Amino acid sequence: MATIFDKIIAREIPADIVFEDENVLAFRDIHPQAPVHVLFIPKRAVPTLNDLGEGDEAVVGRLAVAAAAYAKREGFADDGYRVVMNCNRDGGQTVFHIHLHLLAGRPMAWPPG
Ligand code: DGP
Repeated sequence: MATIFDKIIAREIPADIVFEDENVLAFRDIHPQAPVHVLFIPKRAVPTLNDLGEGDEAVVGRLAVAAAAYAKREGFADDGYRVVMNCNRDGGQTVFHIHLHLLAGRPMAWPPG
């Protein structure tokens, strides 16, 4: 089922896009939870982490590699950052197209809420 993120990929709705390559799109979260809050999504729609299987390792791997490259490029990699992927109800997932949250620009608390 198509989600709002498919519409962002197709440029049917606007987003503040900060990175794009053949497989990955990254854009600023509409409800930022930190001074830096960017979502890294695969262009291939996968609803949840539960829908990944053998052979899909690169789908998530590319998101992590793109997020780390972005952190280095933007100069906060050494200070640090957090990446989060929410899955289903208890994980707090609201958009069913897998995405990696990159949060930075302030110290993060642990445990998360
Ligand atoms: P999650 O709860 O992990 O499914 O996170 C979904 C995130 O997506 C949430 O932090 C808000 C963000 N979001 C939802 N709709 C839009 C949108 O239309 N544009 C942008 N930029 N972000 C969105």
